[in-house]
Amino acid sequence: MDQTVFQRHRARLIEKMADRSVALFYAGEAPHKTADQYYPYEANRNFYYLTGLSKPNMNLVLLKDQGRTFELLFIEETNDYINKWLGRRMSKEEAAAIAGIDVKNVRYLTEFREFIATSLSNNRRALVQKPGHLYLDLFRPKADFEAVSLRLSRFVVDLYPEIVLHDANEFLDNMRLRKDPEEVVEIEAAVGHSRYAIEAVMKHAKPGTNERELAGYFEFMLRQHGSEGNSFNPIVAGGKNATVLHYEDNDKDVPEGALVLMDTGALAGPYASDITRTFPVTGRFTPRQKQLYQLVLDVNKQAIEFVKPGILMADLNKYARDLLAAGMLKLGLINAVEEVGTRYYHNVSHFLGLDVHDVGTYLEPLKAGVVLTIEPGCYVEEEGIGIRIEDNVLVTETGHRNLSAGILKEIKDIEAFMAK
Ligand SMILES: [Mn+2]
Repeated sequence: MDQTVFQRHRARLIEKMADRSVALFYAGEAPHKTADQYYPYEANRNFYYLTGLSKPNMNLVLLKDQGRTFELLFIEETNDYINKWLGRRMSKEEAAAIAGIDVKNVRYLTEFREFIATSLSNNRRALVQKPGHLYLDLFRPKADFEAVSLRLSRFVVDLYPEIVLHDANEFLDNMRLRKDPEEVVEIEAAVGHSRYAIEAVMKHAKPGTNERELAGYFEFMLRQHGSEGNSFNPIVAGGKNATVLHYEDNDKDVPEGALVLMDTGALAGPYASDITRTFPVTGRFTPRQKQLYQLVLDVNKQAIEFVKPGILMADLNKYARDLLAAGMLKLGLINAVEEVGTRYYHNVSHFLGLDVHDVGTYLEPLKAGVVLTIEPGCYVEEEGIGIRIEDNVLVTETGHRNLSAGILKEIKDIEAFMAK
């Protein structure tokens, strides 16, 4: 994406920050795995959102003081050892060009500690005089998670008790929820990778194929198409395994006559797609599979039609759930609509973007620019059938646009495609 996108994101955040404030963001680094091995680095999504940079060991500082604002980036200084053993690091000029930050304001990490100490103190050389507020990325998925921002926050509370600490996600969640047109283009690219790989797997699958082969083939095809890879651990489930919502074993042979449920996503840069398709491993649905599949497909399409600005996620959930309940009752899968939870046990939607389960409040009416999933399902364990059909939908000013409309989901289209 163009540097103006990231400049715009920083400007929006700075506008919301209190006067006399400092905001700090870390690119982070790859977590330790074992011995001298590390897990692959994942860009910190807030850091990426504000800079366009997806390399580890960089820090961003935003400062605001009586109408004056400053943006500084701290990066690793490269040396001969790093260049020869690990590969060349980004230069100041390269980082400045991607983020759209003046190269004069790109510094080396060795200067970072002193810069922060000066910035938070009542120092005449500080860019912000007597700072009153510090914004950090204090997101944590669980209480015992040790993010670098949390460590810093304790240090700040200790040394600078006069400074008020804030979680920058208070602003960033809502900003990230409504996508810029440039971001939608990225998500569409991720959806395009998904389409290519899902269709390739449909062609490749045969009875007896192991789920892990299909998962591996999917990832291979994603990468062949230019994607960085999976946007989350894929769920590739044959037959009754598909009734386990977050099945990740992906290690059983798919029996003859079974449906394969693939809940998978692709990356385009750090942006994610999240698509589920369910198809018969033989290429032909049985009459019973058709019946259940058509029910889920009808609800998938009706729920997509329901999406427009102003509706609540709760309304969308209820709408899809009621439709599924009515359909299941008609098919004799349940005896009363209240029993729908025995055949469908998740919500129909979540936000999508830089994260697969993206940030943002689920309590406010939907606005244009939000991207969400629509994913009704029907799970009948005793028949060995699990079906989910998931699309990625953009809320527009007038309604919605299905970003994954091009990915096969009609029964006749899937059968014709797999027969070719
Ligand atoms: Mn999903």
